[in-house]
Amino acid sequence: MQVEDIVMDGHPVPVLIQCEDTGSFELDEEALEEVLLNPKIADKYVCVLAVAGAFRKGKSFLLDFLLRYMSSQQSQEWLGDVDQPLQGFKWRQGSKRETTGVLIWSEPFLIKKRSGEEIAVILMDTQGTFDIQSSMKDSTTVFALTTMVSSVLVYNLMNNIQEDDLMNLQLFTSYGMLAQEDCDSAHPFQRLHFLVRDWGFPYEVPYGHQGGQKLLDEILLVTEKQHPAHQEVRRDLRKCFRDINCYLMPHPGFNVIQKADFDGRLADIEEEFVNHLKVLVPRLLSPENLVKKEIGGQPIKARDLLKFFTLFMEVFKDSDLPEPTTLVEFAAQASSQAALEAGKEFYAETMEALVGGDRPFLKTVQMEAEHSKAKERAIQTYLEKNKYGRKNQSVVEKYQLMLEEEVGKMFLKYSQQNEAKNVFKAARTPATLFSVLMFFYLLSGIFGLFGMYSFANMCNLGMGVFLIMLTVWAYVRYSGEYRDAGVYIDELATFLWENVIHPIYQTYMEKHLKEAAEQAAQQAITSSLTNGKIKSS
Ligand SMILES: Nc1nc2c(ncn2[C@@H]2O[C@H](COP(=O)(O)OP(=O)(O)OP(=O)(O)O)[C@@H](O)[C@H]2O)c(=O)[nH]1
Ligand SMILES: [Mg+2]
Repeated sequence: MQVEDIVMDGHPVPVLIQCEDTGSFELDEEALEEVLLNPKIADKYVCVLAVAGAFRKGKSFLLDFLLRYMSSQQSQEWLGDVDQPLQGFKWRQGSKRETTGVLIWSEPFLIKKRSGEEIAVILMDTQGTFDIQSSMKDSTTVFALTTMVSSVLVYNLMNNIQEDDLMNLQLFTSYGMLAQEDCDSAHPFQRLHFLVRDWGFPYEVPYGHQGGQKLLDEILLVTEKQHPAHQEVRRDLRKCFRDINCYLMPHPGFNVIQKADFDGRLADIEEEFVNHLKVLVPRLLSPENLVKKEIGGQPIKARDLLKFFTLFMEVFKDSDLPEPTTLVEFAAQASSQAALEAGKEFYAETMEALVGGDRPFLKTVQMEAEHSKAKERAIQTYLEKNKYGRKNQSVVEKYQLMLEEEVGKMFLKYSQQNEAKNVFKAARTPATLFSVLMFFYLLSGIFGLFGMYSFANMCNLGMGVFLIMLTVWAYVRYSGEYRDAGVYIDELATFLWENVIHPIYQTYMEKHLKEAAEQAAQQAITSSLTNGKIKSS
């Protein structure tokens, strides 16, 4: 059977860019917005899979196979034709670094979990650590950002897992560790996946996932004999990540590293490597292994991830590495932001069920009562979900105020939506115009009866004006044209209603209701008196 080339949509989008003059990293918020606010995914939970590690170790190369798998819609034949060059995130031969900053793929992939829920998968390529051009701060910024925003962190290593690899990881994840201090139970990060390329000792531990797990268990084992610092690294990593996996990959063959015109085609790669790709790639991306990005124990949506990126970069924008206190505050801010979104969502869901969409009109007083209840519970939700924030009261309070403000704005929107459903309010303008028109008509008749024709004519003129207004209003409502004229007429009608018709109507009604009540009371007294007489006689 002829296997076809896999066609890929999209391109890599640089989101973290290093400024050539100052050397500092800048976030390209617009580019990030374009991907994360894409209506297809903005309100979906996200899984961010990032590959990070030392430079020139085949990170982008691997990511392109992940891309190919996603683009083929996880088909059995996802590897495509053996002569198809490998494309996607830019990778290349040679000793000089290729990837700089952080890039994400422009087309997010939507994957359906077994539960039916759809998750947006974002693939992320990163600048390698410790290349000769980068400072320690550069490597820390890129790696820390990657750790913070990803839910599956693939830590790409060569030959083996060494102590310094663990130490570096500990340094880069120290932000998460600091945040962890304020948290009761949850791990700050979700999944860490050690990926050992060119595993050197298959005769001791076999390639693949099981071999990887065996190696990992040995390496992460804490023993009394270890130096205290080494014990701590291991404990920290276990505390930091909810789950840790490992995969041992074979060497891809000498064509891959020595052939000058190697373009990534499968035909040039060792069969054993390709066979392991067939296991590793679907394993990393199978629906049950897609881990949602969480902040403070709360899964977050694509649009929240955008805010998280911005918040993080704010901490790093100074020339020195941030102080630990700043980091604790950052964690509190990030957690408060996620909890704020949860509170907003709770409020929106409650109000939507009450007055949203085609729900009927709700009495204004009742709506206000429901709003107060929903607002209180939204704040409760916010406080409950704000696990990391708890020790930083000022941040918690600041974000609570922001939530209250947002809720206030949403209430205004729901109120307008609800008022628009009030048929009586909608009928107010024609009713007012018609009443005034009838008033002029009656007045003109009376003046005509007494021969006061000039007054009668003036009333007829008024009647004509209001008749035209009524016709124009009806036309505007029907056609949707000249809406400004419609607004003026509505305003005039509201003015007449509030200042003339409603007061008259109220006095008249109140007077009559009072009279009717007095009459009823009188009748009741008389009848009880008569009944009393009958009884006593
Ligand atoms: N030894 C070895 N080389 C590999 C492997 N996979 C890819 N390569 C080669 O490694 C070289 C660099 O690949 P890239 O994907 O550009 O590496 P990178 O880690 O993204 O590099 P930077 O972006 O510079 O950090 C290429 O020549 C690849 O062919 C592997 O598993 N083992
Ligand atoms: Mg690269």
